[in-house]
Amino acid sequence: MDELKELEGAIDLASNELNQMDDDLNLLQQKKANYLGKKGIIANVMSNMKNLSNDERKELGMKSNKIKVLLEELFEKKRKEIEDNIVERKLKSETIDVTLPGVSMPVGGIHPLNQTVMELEDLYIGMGYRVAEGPEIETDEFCFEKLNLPKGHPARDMQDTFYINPELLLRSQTSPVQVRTMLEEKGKPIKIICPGKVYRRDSDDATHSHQFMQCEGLVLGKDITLADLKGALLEMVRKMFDKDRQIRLRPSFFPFTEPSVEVDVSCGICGGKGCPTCKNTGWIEILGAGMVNDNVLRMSGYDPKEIQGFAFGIGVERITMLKYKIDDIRNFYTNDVRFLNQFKEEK
Ligand code: 2NM
Repeated sequence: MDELKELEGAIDLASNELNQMDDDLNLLQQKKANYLGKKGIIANVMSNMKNLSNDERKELGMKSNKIKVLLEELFEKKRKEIEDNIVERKLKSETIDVTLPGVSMPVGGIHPLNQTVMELEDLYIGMGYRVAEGPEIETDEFCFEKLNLPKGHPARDMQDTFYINPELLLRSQTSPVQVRTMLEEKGKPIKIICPGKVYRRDSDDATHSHQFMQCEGLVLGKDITLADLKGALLEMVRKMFDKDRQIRLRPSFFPFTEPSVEVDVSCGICGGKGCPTCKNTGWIEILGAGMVNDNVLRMSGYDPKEIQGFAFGIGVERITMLKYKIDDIRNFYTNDVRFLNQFKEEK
């Protein structure tokens, strides 16, 4: 019987073909059809069986069934092999070597003004202060009225403040945060600093900016005196600059404090002997301060006979410029990376 030979040969033929085949599932499907499909070898043998004797048909039937099963196993084995190969290749090609050095990205630093604010926060928190914050858009009432700056006072001139409308403005100092705190604390002791951005209608030049940063402070309690103020400021100066610095208080005027003082720090360049930086005085002005005015206390719910205290206002740009010998305030706001990179922790 030719058919028997053909069937027996089919296994070897298929094995050979599969051995030489690429990992191609479509091709495999086609090849499989050549053997096991409707027009394949097996089907062909089966369709010729009607011409055979009963015995021959029985033998051929059993044989072809066996061969069919073997072929199916053969193709199934190859299909698995191809799929495994494909997955393996994909895994290999997508493998990432996690030991390779990474691509380094440019990293920013903390802005020098924020570094100063953070230093101030750390040292005041170390002395028991809390950090208080408030909105940059303020009301006329909190920014002026309750700070003893009644309507018509020169310091609240439309020329000097960014007004949004007659009631709303960009805060010109962070003192409204202290007013808000006083109103919240309802007569209780307070020990806070209020760092933040403030705005004034100034023309920008080497020492003025229409937007700058302040760190104000407020301490209210029983029997707080000007000596406490001096001690707190001396401590700040020695921590921010160096431990040998001195301060001195000169009389001044602010509507929200009485008495008011201007505070100078001994010059760090000449050590107080006199040099161009301190204009031969040995002293450099760094901040304003004073004992909180009784009117301010009363307007925010405090009885000046029970509780009193001091307040101060530090210009963050001013002390940062002194600390790093920066001669133009505009450096802080033009964002030249050559300037900013000098203040990065690691380079
Ligand atoms: C300064 C100078 C002196 C000040 C006063 C107050 C408040 F709200 F307690 F009245 N806050 N800040 C103050 C006092 C600010 O800046 C140069």
